[in-house]
Amino acid sequence: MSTNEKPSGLNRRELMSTPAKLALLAGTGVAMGGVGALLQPVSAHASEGPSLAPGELDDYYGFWSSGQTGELRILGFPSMRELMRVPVFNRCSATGWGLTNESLKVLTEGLLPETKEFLAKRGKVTYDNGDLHHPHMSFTDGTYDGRYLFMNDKANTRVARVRCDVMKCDKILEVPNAHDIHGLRPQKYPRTGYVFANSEHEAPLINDGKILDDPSQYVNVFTAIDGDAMEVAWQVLVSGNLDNCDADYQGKYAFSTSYNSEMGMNLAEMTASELDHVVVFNIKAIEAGIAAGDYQDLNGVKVLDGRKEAKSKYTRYVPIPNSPHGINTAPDGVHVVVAGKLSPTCSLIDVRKLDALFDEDADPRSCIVAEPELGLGPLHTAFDGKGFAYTTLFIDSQIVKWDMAKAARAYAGEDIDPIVSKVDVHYQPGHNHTTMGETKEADGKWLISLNKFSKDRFINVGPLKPENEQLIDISTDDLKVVHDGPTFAEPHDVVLVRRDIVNPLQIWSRDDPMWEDARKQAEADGVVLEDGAEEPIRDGNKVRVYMYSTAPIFSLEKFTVRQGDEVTVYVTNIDDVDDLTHGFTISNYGVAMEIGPQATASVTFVADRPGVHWFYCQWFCHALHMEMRGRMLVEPRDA
Ligand code: K7E
Ligand code: CUA
Repeated sequence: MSTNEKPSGLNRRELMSTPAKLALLAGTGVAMGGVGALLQPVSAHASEGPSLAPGELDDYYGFWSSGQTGELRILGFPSMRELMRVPVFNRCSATGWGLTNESLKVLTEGLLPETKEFLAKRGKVTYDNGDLHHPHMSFTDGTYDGRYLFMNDKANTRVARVRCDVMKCDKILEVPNAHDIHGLRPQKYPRTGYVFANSEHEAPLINDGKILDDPSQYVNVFTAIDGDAMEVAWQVLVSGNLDNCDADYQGKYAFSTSYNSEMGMNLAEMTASELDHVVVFNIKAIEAGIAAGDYQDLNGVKVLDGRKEAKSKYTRYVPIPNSPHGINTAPDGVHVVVAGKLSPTCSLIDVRKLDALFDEDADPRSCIVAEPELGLGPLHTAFDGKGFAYTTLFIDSQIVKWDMAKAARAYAGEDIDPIVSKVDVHYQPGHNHTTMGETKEADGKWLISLNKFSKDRFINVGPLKPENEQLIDISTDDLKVVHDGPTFAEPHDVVLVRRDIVNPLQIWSRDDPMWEDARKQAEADGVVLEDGAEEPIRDGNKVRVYMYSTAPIFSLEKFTVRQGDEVTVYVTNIDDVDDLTHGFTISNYGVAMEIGPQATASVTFVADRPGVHWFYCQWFCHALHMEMRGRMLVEPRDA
């Protein structure tokens, strides 16, 4: 989240209704660390860190988002060594993501027709940017199953899937009727199943440019995506905006925070109410509503009405103080923590009390079992599986460890303090995450705090600074920061997955669906991809060049095309050795791609520059890697 804007055009006095509001909205960015009396002293061992000797392996995979960079990152954890970057919504110079036909298919096939039209007028086939906030692994029976990672694009309203067997993105879906997908979580039980996705920004239902200043006509949608088919299953209209979401461990409910229940259009309006809400979605009732035909068809999607005024059986609105942000289900399968953001509180929901919410005259806050005051700017919560919650305090620049059971007892009237300890982080944390913490297998070993600011923490790299992600040992009661991990813009969220759950391939399978189109085209041309073709295959002004690579050669040392030809080059890497990736770059043609062991990749371009152009392997693969090159001759059109 971005909370560093100046509250322009706003009467400052209007912001002073709570200290948290003032600090959050008027703050200049970086707080000076925590001032709480509950600070734990820094451990004498804090400098030791989680050192791994060269060659030792990490216990966990960390799947990091990258915000506006648009990619997924894989880190070894707890060493926090960056292992891989997986391009998703961005472009990648190394792998050719956004240049190859295989990646362009993923990047274009899920776009809405009007988006394709809009982009075509700008000479583009897809968006160049994305804003990837929330990566989450697929679940089976309440824990990670190592099949897929799902992630959102807040910038261009998309949801992507990464295959965990090859760690490549295989599907991107643009969500109709929504405006900016933000919160995203997979269904935990019985399996994923649905991927729940929040549309962050409200807009007129028919958004044709005729309505601006009539908020009564603005709506928002909650989307359930079928994670297997990567298609929208259904949507629910809601009141207010939607921020983050999560699902229960019973397969009955999903829930989303809303910081703008007011449907305000500017900062003052959006923060006016002391109470906003969490929307609870009744999945079984929604499925029954779909089966009974209680929906409208909007751009090909079945959309149910779950707005507040509709008082439907699909949703309930639980009042929560104030502009709530994060929502996290605890591994106990019972509790859900909603972070207050502008309120210094977290609200604890007991999912066993959600059924009763759907009774006619239920008190909408009857599902709240605790509301501890934790500190300023609570944003996100992680769990250790032992009954403790760890909440980031953005304004205080701290993580607070608190006891959920004690918080419930305090709410019931007992004089008891649920706060166990606090630790300073540097600075201003957004998300945090624990090892296996969003599954029923939370193991309580490590916590990572994703801090939005790093000023003075590292040597200066100019006005643009890295984020700082801090590793915290939570195996004992006093929280110890044991490692600083600077990162480039801007990981919002991360999941930490036990290593035995993730089992990627070492080399591609030749049957992989990724190059299905190439395989079909080769068959039509009478070519076997692994053998290549000695001459380009001409089809009008379309020319197809098939070659294979095996270190340190391409099967073609030269090929000839004519100026103006639309050339497609297919390269199949027939090496079947671990870590023997080749590349294919044509100089001064803006062409580059990665070809992993046993993979095929292809790229299409117009050969409009005559002359000899070297192509070369850009992935260091052999002692004779520099010699792994060949020539493309482009004959001038009038020759
Ligand atoms: Cu930044 Cu999860 Cu998009 Cu909170 S969100 S920080
Ligand atoms: Cu192949 Cu370098």
